[in-house]
Amino acid sequence: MTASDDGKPCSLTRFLIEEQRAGRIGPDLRLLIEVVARACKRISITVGKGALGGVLGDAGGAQGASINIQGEAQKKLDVLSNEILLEANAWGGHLAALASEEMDHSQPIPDVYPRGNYLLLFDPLDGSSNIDVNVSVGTIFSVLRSPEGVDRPGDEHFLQPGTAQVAAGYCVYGPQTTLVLTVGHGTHAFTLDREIGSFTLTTRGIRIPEETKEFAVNMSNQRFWEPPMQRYVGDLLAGKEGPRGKDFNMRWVASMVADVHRIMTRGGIFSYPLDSKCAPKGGKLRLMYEANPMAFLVEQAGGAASTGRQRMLEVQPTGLHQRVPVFLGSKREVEEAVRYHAEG
Ligand code: P6P
Repeated sequence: MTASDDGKPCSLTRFLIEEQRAGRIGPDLRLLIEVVARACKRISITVGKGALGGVLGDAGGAQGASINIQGEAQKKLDVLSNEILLEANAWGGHLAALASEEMDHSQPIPDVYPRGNYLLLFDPLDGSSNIDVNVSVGTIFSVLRSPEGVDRPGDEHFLQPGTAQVAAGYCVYGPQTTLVLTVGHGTHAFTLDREIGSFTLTTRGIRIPEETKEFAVNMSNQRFWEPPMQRYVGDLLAGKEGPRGKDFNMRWVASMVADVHRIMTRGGIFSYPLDSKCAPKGGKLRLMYEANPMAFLVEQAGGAASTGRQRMLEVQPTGLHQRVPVFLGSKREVEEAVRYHAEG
């Protein structure tokens, strides 16, 4: 655990007050992060009930599964988590509008409540296909400034590059519930102390090792990859006898939050590249509320994030649910993957 200057445990609240006192965040952003963290605690409890809470399985009813804009069957917990985040953020006056993986369009804060200066985007429960098999899942969020003079922001006002983010984070619901957060001054981890219901700072200033021997990719897509990706992974698999001169290990949880958290903890490279199946849609993972927040967190932790051909945070968005190819993690390894793509 990372204590405060007085040697006492540092709660998320205390951390945010100290960030505000240092002039790195304002009171509304502090409130926003506290509200999202509280919503994540509720999601953690709901997810943790599993079958006992009647929350497993697909959403929808007699009329069949409900399908979101992604064309994916929604899980009950996708819908519940989305509702928890919407309800928590409606009345505080810190947000102008919010957008979710589970909603076709963004939503301005209702007229009955005051509106603030921030836009919040989130994937309320990423990796939800893993819920029914009790594998770690998580919430991912990204915070942008609402454009000056816009009273009721619409989808177009969210289309800002990742460099415009003022905060980003994820909460992984695994053996521990851990919130990983950046406000642009490093990436920090807070573990939920369930006995007192408080997130406590456990790692201040995460540093991702620049080199790695571990890669994360869904190998079942190998035959659909572009040539540079075929060559890149082929050389990883060739190990010591191959051009990389070292053996690599592979992990794939199929829950981005869990895979990224492993990389935050011990390094590695995560990739969901273009393949001939997802290329028509631009990729598999979503830019605005998956790739960009993770890229901000990873870069702030000394790592790198790319589409394979461009720094992730510099992609100019063209749609709220836009998809992109993703390479992120240990800086040197991401640079290596980008080099293979540059060679064509
Ligand atoms: P695949 C989960 O559905 C997700 O969006 C990410 O969390 C995860 O990395 C990826 O999709 C898994 O995709 O094709 O391996 O099931």
